[in-house]
Amino acid sequence: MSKKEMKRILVTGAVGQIGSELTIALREKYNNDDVLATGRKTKPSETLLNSGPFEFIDIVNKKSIEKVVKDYDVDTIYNMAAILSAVGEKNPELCWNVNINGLYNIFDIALEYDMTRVFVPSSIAVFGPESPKENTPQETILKPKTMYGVSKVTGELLGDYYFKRFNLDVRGLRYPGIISSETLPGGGTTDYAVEIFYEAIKNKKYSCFVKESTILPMMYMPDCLKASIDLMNVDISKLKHHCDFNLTAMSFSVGELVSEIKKYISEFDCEYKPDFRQDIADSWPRSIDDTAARKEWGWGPDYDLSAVTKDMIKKLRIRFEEGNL
Ligand code: VAH
Repeated sequence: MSKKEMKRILVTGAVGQIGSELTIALREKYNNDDVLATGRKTKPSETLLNSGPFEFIDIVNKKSIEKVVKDYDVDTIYNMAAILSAVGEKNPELCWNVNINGLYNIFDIALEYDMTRVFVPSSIAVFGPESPKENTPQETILKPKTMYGVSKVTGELLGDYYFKRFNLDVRGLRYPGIISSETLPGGGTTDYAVEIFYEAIKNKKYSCFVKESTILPMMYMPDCLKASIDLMNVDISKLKHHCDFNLTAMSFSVGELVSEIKKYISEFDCEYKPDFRQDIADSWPRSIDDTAARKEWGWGPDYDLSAVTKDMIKKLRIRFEEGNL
């Protein structure tokens, strides 16, 4: 396995909800010019463009990855490009193509250019109705009922294969739903937990696409970024798991989230109109056991629901008053 340090980082999906903030966090930790942000077609923000290099690539097109890896002398890849659960159910072929064929290209390039490390996000979407719903264990049945979940299980298995067969240092986290204030998520089932804040501030009402009683594991973006960077900086000898760490910070129902928001916006009203995403949410765990991450690399969240709500309301109110929410 390559012993080089992580110096020149490529972030795919850098215009997305996590990728956009991960890129900024990596540029703060390393040098701006050592973190290359890439996207497929969405116009990047001024923040992303003004803080370091940006290129358009498509991970399904191996040559487009190879060009930037050579041009920027990349030694580490955060592969954040993905089709999420809701969009994936509307277009399963696209989901498989990006999440697996794209990932296969990333691993091939990583081998060919002797990458130091590759980060591949997984998700609690790897679990299905047959997995325990409460405190879902690190090792359990993985029979997801979405193409997104199937692609995430496959991604974990592929990452483990490349680790064991080719000594490629691949690491990954089973992200819960991620709440963030900077970039709206695109096409996930947990998007309600972000949209609700924007709508509460802008319109004081929200029509939620899952039931009030729906409970899912969640995490605030600062904790997501901390975990995504900490895992990649842990000595490999400490890790028993590699691509599939369970990870969570909290679990709450939509009703509990609404109650927290009403502490700041008392007139906020939420109605419930469940759609096809209710079945996806119902197939996922309500809470996660992330003991392995805590034991192997010292994981621990900083934000609970109350802290998330306070910070989200504060940040989105400022942007609303500036006219850019
Ligand atoms: C989704 N935000 O909703 C993603 C995530 C656990 C959910 O993987 O598809």
